[in-house]
Amino acid sequence: MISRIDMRGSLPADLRDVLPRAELDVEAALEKVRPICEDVRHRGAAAVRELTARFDGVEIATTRVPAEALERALRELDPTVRAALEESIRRARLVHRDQRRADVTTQVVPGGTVTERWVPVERVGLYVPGGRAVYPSSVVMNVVPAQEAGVGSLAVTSPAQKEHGGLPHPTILAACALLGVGEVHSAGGAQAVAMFAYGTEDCPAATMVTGPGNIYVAAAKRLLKGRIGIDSEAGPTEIAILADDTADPVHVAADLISQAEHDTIAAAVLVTTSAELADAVDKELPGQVSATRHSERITEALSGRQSGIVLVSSVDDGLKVVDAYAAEHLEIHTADAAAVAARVRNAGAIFVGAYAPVSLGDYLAGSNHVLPTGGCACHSGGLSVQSFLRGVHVVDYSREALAGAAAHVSALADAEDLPAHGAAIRARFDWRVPTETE
Ligand code: HSO
Ligand code: ZN
Repeated sequence: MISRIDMRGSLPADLRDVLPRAELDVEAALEKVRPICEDVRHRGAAAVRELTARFDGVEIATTRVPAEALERALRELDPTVRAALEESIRRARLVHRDQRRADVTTQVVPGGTVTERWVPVERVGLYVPGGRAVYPSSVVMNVVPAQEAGVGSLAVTSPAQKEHGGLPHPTILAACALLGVGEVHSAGGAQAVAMFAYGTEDCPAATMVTGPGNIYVAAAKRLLKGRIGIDSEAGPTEIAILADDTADPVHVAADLISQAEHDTIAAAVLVTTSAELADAVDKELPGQVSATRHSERITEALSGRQSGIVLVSSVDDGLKVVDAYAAEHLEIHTADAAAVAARVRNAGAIFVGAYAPVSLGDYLAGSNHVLPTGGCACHSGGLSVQSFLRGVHVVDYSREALAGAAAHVSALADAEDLPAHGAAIRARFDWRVPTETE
């Protein structure tokens, strides 16, 4: 069901190229989404409504979801789901609240300070997928950090559902209501991203758009980036597990399957020092897969070229492999798992030991589940309060402090052949380069 790569001899030099990985061709979708974005730019709400009729098969009068619909969805939400969402929100708030950073003022010289001030972005548009993937948990993971960052205006959009009278899925609406998000739109696909980027009669423009979506949503985010800020582009989900012979094959198999459940192109990779564990996981997979509801999708994901078992000769080599892979989620099932986890450099999130499976992180650990995919974990982190803040430097120098810098500024400006830069300083001191004591 799952392929095997043996790296016990020596590790290949081009590890990144050899490792299994899902590919998503966002570039190819760019040409399709360009006219859609242009249409929304020029015709606003009318274009969004027409595109909704075309792609979602439902006529809507406005994208704006009425307050009564949000209240109704919350009233009708299954109480068990409500309790779980409330606990998920509570834990996520605890973690994200602690991520807030204080402004930092550095005295560079007497009378000269630089303050790094953290300022939240003004308005965030959050995309929540509809269709097969209805993830109220993703509403929590996007809204909580934005709220804890102090973002003043927050709007959610999710595709209009024909079977729900043109409104987004009721669980999404209920999650918004629980989180105190009052502005929700029924719009999906590239047109929803364009709606936030350009603004329409129904929806003011946003400064930043976050949230996962299909390839058209990713393409629209890439196209409109710059006009709007975006989070990382969400690719197919990935789990990597680093395990030795202390790992339980039942847990390992269950966790590989849990993320393969997302998508036929989801990736599940086991990196292990133990051929016995690899065999045991191989044996365990078919039974667990056939016993679960989405076995077809899971089988396709596990047998795809993006998934596999990698055999290595030591935990040290295993660490090199998982660092090269830079997984969205990395579980460590080895002896002294915490010490091994501490040596990992590249991963979106690290799950330590037998009792911290990715599913816990997906819903209830308090950590964020919007994480870098496709190897981006080697340069980016997951969604956090920081994602919604900008560090603004505030420079405050007295006359004396500027005098102390003047000669150096002039020297550097002259070296760059930008004499007016130096002149701007000298203009404050009768056009002379002042001495340090002035
Ligand atoms: N594992 C997904 C998030 C998710 N799982 C949502 C269940 N619901 C990407 O991190
Ligand atoms: Zn998941």
